[in-house]
Amino acid sequence: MDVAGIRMDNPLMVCSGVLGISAGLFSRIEAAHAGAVVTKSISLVPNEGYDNPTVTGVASGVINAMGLPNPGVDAFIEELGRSEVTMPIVVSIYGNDENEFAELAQRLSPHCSALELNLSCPHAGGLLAIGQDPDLVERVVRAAKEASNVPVLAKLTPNVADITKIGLAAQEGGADAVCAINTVKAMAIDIYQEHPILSNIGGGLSGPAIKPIGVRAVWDLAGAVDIPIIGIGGIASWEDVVEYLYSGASAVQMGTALGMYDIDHITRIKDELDLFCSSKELDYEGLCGIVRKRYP
Ligand code: RRO
Repeated sequence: MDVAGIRMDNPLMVCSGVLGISAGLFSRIEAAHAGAVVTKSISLVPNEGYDNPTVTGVASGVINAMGLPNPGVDAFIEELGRSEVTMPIVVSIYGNDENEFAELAQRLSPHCSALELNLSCPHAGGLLAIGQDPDLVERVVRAAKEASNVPVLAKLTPNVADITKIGLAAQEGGADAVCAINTVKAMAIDIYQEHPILSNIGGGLSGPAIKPIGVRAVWDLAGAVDIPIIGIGGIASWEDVVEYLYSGASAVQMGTALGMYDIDHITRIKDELDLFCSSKELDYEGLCGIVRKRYP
């Protein structure tokens, strides 16, 4: 199948931030039959991230504030050179402004199948400020698009009043697809120690708790944009995948569930999705928007 110019065997992608950081893990993800992998978000210079604790479990989910840790673009290009996979690698990038996004796009596009612009980290003030402002989103997307020769995906935040305004701005800037959603702003307090659990205080909620928020975002975007939508948020089963596809997504990304189960959970979901497609006599594309189209 082809989603926004990315050729994938199936619509199950591994989302940014969970596993896509080394050539060895890319091979492991490919062996688990993922359609594509999105890497950890990469910046121009290496970033250590926040102090621990950076992750905590909550009811039906996980709150993280990793702080965008990554080895920086030079080291990551070397790592990409060690990759042996044929599965598409989508490199997630983040910068402080459109010039940094453009430089990253220009340097990384020769080494990947597509770029995903992280416009949505819930606790990186500058990034969230870009991702919540339609004008800035349009500018950043346009700059990255002009600097690269691979498809450019824009990853949107749910932490806005109307995600369709941001999606339309990304489309206007030339995005080949939008990805929704990144994590939802959240925090947790240790009532015995009487302080916030995460070192950064605030973080982003992922996991089954946010699936309905993601489905709603995809549904709303499907009524607004003309480019493909990649659904993200709380996917842990083949039924969750079908729900996202029915609401208008062309593909999906999984993250937290791979930590809750294991990488081979992708294979199980793919096998079950294939059985479902056979029972409906439809291919993956045939599932896209089935319910959404009934509600124009
Ligand atoms: O690294 C992080 O803390 C992080 C990122 Br870049 C992101 O986009 N979303 C998230 O929940 N955490």
